[in-house]
Amino acid sequence: MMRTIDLRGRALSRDELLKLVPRAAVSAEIAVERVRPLVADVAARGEAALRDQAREFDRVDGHLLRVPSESIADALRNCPPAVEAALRELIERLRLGSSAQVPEEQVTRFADGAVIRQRWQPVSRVGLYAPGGKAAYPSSVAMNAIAAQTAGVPSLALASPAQADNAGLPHPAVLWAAALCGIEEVYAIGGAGAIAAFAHGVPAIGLDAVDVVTGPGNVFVAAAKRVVTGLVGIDAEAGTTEILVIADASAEAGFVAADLISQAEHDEAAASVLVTDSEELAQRVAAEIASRAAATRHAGRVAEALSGPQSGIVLVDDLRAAARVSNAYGPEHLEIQTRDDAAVLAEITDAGAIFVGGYTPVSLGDYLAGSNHVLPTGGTARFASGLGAHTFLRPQQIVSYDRAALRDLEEPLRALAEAEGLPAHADAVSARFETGKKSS
Ligand code: HSO
Ligand code: ZN
Repeated sequence: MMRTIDLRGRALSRDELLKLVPRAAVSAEIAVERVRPLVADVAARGEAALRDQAREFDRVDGHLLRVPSESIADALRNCPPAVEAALRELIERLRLGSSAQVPEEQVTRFADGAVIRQRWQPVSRVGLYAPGGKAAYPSSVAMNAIAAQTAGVPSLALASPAQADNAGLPHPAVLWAAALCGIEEVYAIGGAGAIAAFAHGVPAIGLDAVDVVTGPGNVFVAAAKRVVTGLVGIDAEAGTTEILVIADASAEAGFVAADLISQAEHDEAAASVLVTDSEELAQRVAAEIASRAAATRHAGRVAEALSGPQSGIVLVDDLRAAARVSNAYGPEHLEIQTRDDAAVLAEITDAGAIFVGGYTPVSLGDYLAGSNHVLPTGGTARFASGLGAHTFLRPQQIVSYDRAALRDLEEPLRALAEAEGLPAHADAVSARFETGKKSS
């Protein structure tokens, strides 16, 4: 089912490696032109535009755009108890895992009276988007919401499309997560319109503009986020999911196969890649996939994803070479299942999240590990991180010098200001030491 790419005995550059393991290219660029008028309409006409868009795209009319708090509480009453308990566990672990992403304040003292304080300031208000329909994942709502809450964001709003089959309310699973995360401000607004509403605000329904918009969505949601960027901050664009497993002969082939299949379940375009120095393991994994993939519920989707050009089994000379392949690819999820995982990990530089050892499958991270599952895809792990508390924090430097400390720097500062042809900069310092002024 999976193709084999044999790189043994070959020294390849990063670009050459990437051509051998191509990725699914999804671009929001074409959709941008389609959503631009939708965003502009919400900015201009507010609620009326949102209602027009709900009729056209969600086939819902006359519903409440602001979800009443009773509806959120009611939805939770219908949540299966085992699911509720699991979501509570997820949220608790995520709160703990996310708090490690809030840096400690630091003070740098250059001299007595010359101090910079480095603080991490949360943004004031965040808009979270959650898709409806099949992709209404309560886990993803929690991943976004808990990260923002842990950062200390004081105001949080959630939007998700009105569902015609849920009396114009968002998908029940989205409401479960909202209730359990303690999100009280929820809107039944979908797609590009929701992103526009967050960015511009909708006074008629009491929706204030936000500072940051996050959350997954289809290509139109991604495009709308591009359109409002600059007016607000956004998280990264969500691409199709990817898993890359580095394994050697010591790995359990059934575990590796199950993990490759698990992420392929998301999408026909999902990428599952095994990189190994053991031809024998590669054969065992291929055999395990052959028997497991057919038996899984989304067998068709899985087969398409695994047999696509974006997936494959890559044979390399040794685990150092495996790490090089992985770094070039920059996978959203990297698993390491080898005799010496720590040694492999030490070679890894580029990955969204790293899952170490045979008992740490990616699906654990998708739900309950306490790590965040919103991760960089499409090779963006080379320069971006996953979503976390830090997404909602801005480092701010608070600078405080006293008279003597400033005086010490008057001369070198004047030298720099003169060199840049900006003498008023130096004068602003000297003004403080002119005669007649308080002197030391
Ligand atoms: N693996 C997905 C997240 C997810 N899995 C949500 C299940 N539900 C992208 O990291
Ligand atoms: Zn998943």
